[in-house]
Formats: sequence, structure tokens, C-alpha cells
Amino acid sequence: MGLTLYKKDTSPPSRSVFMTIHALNIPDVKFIDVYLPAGEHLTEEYIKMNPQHTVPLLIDDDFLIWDSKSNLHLLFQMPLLYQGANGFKEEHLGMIDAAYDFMEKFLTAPWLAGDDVTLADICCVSTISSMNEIRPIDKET
Ligand SMILES: N[C@@H](CCC(=O)N[C@@H](CS)C(=O)NCC(=O)O)C(=O)O
Repeated sequence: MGLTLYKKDTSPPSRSVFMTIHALNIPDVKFIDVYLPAGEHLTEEYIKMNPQHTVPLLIDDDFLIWDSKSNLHLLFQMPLLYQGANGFKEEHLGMIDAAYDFMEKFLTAPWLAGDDVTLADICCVSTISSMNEIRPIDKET
């Protein structure tokens, strides 16, 4: 059974999930536009699915996730699930290596945005530490 994404095209967190679905070529996703100005996110039915009444909302069978960052983490692992593999394919592990290489080039200062730790660092660390569980960043380990 495919995924369902409730989204709004002008919502940045919706777009990050939408873009990730496309980048990972995840098939059979049903997209449902939620028109916030009309209060479509405030209906009893929607609030039952997402008490935070926000978009995006991703549904995977009975699993409802309304936090975009958590959605991205889930989606990142989907090529494995959707292609019926029982281990990560080398091409997917290569994508993680490419992301590490990009970060190495991009990180020219101790923190991502300025002289102090910011939410950008926390978001980045959460993604990299998740990837590290799949492909250790230190190739010696
Ligand atoms: N924690 C959420 C926040 C998403 C969010 O704030 N979405 C806005 C649109 S960009 C929304 O749905 N606002 C409607 C509301 O708060 O009632 C996430 O990152 O997924």
C-alpha cells in the first residue's frame, strides 16, 4: 500500500517532504492538497489525523506522521523498503557517501550559520547521525 501526503504547495515543510519523495523516486504516493485559507486543516476529520492541524501529514498505512523532519527520516529509508531489498543497495550507500563529501566541503566553520550553534546545526546533526547508523561516517568503524 502506498503513502498519502497531505500538503500545501506554498508550505516549506510540505515542499521538503514532497521534494524528498521525488528525489527518492518513491512510487504510488497519493497527494492531497489541503487549502489552509479555507480551514481544511481545521476540520474534525483532519484534526483526528493530526491534532497539530498542520501540513505536511504523511500516512503510511496506520502510521501518521505530522512532523516534516520525521517524515524525511522515514522517507530516507524507503528505497530499501519499497524495492523489497533485504539490505541497503550499494548505490544508496553511495548517496550517503556523497552527502558526507558535500558536508565536508560545505563545513568551513565550526557552526553552519554563524558563530554559535543554531537550529540548522541540530537539524543537520539529526540527519547525519541517522545516516551514520546506516553508513558509518568514519569508514574505519
Ligand atoms: N512541525 C510541523 C510544522 C508545519 C507547519 O507549521 N505547517 C504550517 C504550514 S507551513 C501549517 O500547517 N500551519 C497551519 C496551522 O498551524 O494551523 C512540521 O515541520 O511538519
